[in-house]
Amino acid sequence: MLKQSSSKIKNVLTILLAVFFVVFLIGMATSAQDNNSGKVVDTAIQNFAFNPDPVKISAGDTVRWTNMDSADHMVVGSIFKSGTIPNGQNYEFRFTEPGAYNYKCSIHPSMKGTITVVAKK
Ligand SMILES: [Cu+2]
Repeated sequence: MLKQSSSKIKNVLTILLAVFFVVFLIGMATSAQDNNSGKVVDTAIQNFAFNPDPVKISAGDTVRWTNMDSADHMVVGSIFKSGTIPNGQNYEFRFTEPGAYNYKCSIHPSMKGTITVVAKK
């Protein structure tokens, strides 16, 4: 009787240990992925303006600008340059260094925006 219940406890402990191990592995995989890619933050180019603006992201995140206007636009900052973005197309840039990045549309210089990159916690 005593022997039987102690082997039952052993089985339960083995299963618990296996479950913890799997959870641990999933956690490791997820955090490794975070470090590599970061998240993608959308910014619309709409009615000759950037929306939202300003945008605050963490280092390692990517900003994706999508042109909703029929006119072409082009986002240009100190460390990135999109080329022409036609209607419905997008441009992505991944920011790895903290700082404030001002940018504008080089076709319509009155269109201005700011991306603020903070250090990843
Ligand atoms: Cu423009």
